Amino acid sequence: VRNHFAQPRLDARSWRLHIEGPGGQTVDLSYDDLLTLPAHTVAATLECAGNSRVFLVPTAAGAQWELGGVSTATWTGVPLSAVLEHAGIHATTGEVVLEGADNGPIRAESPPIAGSIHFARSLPMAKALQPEVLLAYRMNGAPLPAAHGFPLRAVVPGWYGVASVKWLTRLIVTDRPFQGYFQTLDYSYWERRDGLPSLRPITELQVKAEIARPAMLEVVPAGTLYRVHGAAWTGESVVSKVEISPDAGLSWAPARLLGAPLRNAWRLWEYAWPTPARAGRYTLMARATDAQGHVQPLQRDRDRRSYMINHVLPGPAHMTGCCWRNHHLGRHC
Ligand SMILES: Nc1nc2c(c(=O)[nH]1)N[C@H]1C(S)=C(S)[C@@H](COP(=O)(O)O)O[C@H]1N2
Ligand SMILES: [Mo]
Repeated sequence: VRNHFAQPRLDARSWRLHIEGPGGQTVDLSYDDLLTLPAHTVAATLECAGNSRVFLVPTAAGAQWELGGVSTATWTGVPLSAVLEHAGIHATTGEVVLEGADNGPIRAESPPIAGSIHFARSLPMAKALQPEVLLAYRMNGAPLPAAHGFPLRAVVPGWYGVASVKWLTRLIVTDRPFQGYFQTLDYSYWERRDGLPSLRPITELQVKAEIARPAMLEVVPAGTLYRVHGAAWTGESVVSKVEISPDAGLSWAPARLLGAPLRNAWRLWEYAWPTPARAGRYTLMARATDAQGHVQPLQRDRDRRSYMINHVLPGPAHMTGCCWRNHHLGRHC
């Protein structure tokens, strides 16, 4: 769960989704209205753009995620395109702003933004109209839990979690680019064009593998066959390869991909590791590649600020073999 404000309490009976069209027309939909529209189910991995932030060197402000800022669920709801269609909106250009009921002050900015603001994000129409982009009211076959956006949330497969606005109360279709807080000052990165850095909202997930077992700093027996396993995901493609290095990046061997590839959902993998005969400290690394040829980088790109953290961990060479977790906690090894 990743929330920026206190979790709002919404009652499905009084709740409405307020839709504002480009010509100023408005439509209000109730929870029951949404249930009458044809339902779709998609499996999607949501990763917070700040996942793995604790491993950044130098340390960066923000939620200090280790590896847990990512999850996969099945989501059931109505495609956003069908909801817009139902509201009589046929725009194919411009964007749609998604606003949540949650709101509060922003203290991080100096000078601060006056008063309270709502969590809001926009999607360009080209993404908004993709059939897998849902307004979801069920998660894993049960009603959407309050913490995950009850009664209605967006699910934007292939994009970082920030796009999947929870506790939706308003959609605004507009031809003016939305410049809200959560896609300009926050959740944005530097893109260099013609040598000029400019801030762009974070969108597509970057290819990434995570090791689930062994856990960080886990002690494993020497001279045995250990089952290393984890998950790998990417943006608008599928994972095609995961490689493991048992020696801090000197050599790489393929992991076995499990199950069938599923667009927008992570792929589990495993690797049988013959652990070294001699006890000691060893560094295991995982690296994923997707079907479009994107490979996890070995180096961190500072233009990404503190988001889109998909370089191969444990990261900078000087940290390799050191107990970097303690390092981040300000302790010595
Ligand atoms: N309304 C609202 N939607 C939101 C957020 C929020 O704070 N408020 N956080 C976003 C972020 S940054 C992420 S990573 C995902 C997390 O989704 P989850 O809590 O269901 O895992 O929700 C997104 N949607
Ligand atoms: Mo996030």
